[in-house]
Amino acid sequence: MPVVNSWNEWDTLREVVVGSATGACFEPTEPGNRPQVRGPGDLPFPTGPKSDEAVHRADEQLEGLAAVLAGQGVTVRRPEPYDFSRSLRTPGFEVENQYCAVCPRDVMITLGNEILEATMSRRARYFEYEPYRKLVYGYWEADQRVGWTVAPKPTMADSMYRQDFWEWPLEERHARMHDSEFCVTQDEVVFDAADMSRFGRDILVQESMTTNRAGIRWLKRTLEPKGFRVHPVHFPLDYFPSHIDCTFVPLRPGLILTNPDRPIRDAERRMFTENDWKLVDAPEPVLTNDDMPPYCQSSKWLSMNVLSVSPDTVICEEQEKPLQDLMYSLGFEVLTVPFRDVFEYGGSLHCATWDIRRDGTREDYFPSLSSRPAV
Ligand code: ABU
Repeated sequence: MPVVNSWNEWDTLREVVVGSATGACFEPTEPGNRPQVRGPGDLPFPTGPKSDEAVHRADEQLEGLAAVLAGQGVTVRRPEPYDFSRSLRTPGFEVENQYCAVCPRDVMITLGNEILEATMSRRARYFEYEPYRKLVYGYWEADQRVGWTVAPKPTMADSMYRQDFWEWPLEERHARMHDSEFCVTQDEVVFDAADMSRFGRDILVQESMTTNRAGIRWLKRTLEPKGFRVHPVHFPLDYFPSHIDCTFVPLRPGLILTNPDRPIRDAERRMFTENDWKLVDAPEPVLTNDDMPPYCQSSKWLSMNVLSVSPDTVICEEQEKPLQDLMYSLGFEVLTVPFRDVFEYGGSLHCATWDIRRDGTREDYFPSLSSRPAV
């Protein structure tokens, strides 16, 4: 098997990268992001490095995840240290500090035997591929079957963003949501890797605040000649969509964990129902949106951001008992780790990992689409 080989989200995991909070900073306010402190009052969002204590707590939980994976026989790699406190100045923008290497899934994706680096959508994440470059070179040098594609970097200049997006009143947001218009315009190719979900030959891409239609067109033109089929997907009740892995989470062939607050567009559901996939709603998370950590910008649905170790074993957050019960009832073996101290870095177990190698090959899980031409 090539050293890089992963075609879907569930086959048996052999090698994975687990993120690191070391050097992490608060995400800065910028045209593509308006972080807010949760809770009462209107406190300014902090800037600069996270506290040593917050980093230590998150790193302990990330190391706990790495240990559980190693216990399952998975080879675990970690990002290189990187100084995120450095400001950036490019021809298109300036930003006071960068973010973190907690969520490799947002930046990097393995598509079969190829590694793809996303464009990213936010300034503070422009260079977020760097902590993974040494690993990428290692895989690329080790095996000539390994492909490596870097998506075009957008300018991230003011013109790339709709600055008024954040002030749209709810009615306008509702109307524009159905047109899939968000804070990023359609003028440049923009996508985060975490808006993609892999089903063998078929790749879903969520149109979102972090992935635009130009990004999806670029993915189609790049991947479809290689034999993939790329499907844009939409979840019109999610007013601030960003990353698909708290919304639509495949667990094994024929089974998807879905978010009851964010149903998929009717026309897009058909591809699954016509091919005998079962969509099962996640239970209400234990943490409400109000209970999420004050600096966390993600939703309570981090509960469903699970990591599959194999088609019958899944890792869940330790306190999410209702979700664990659902997994048991669906026939999974459930491993648990504490992970809430990682939430303020934008993700849970799926976000904080990037799979390099899983068993299996490219399969067609949607035979009813096979009559369609691939390009
Ligand atoms: N980075 C994943 C966050 C998605 C969500 O808040 O639902």
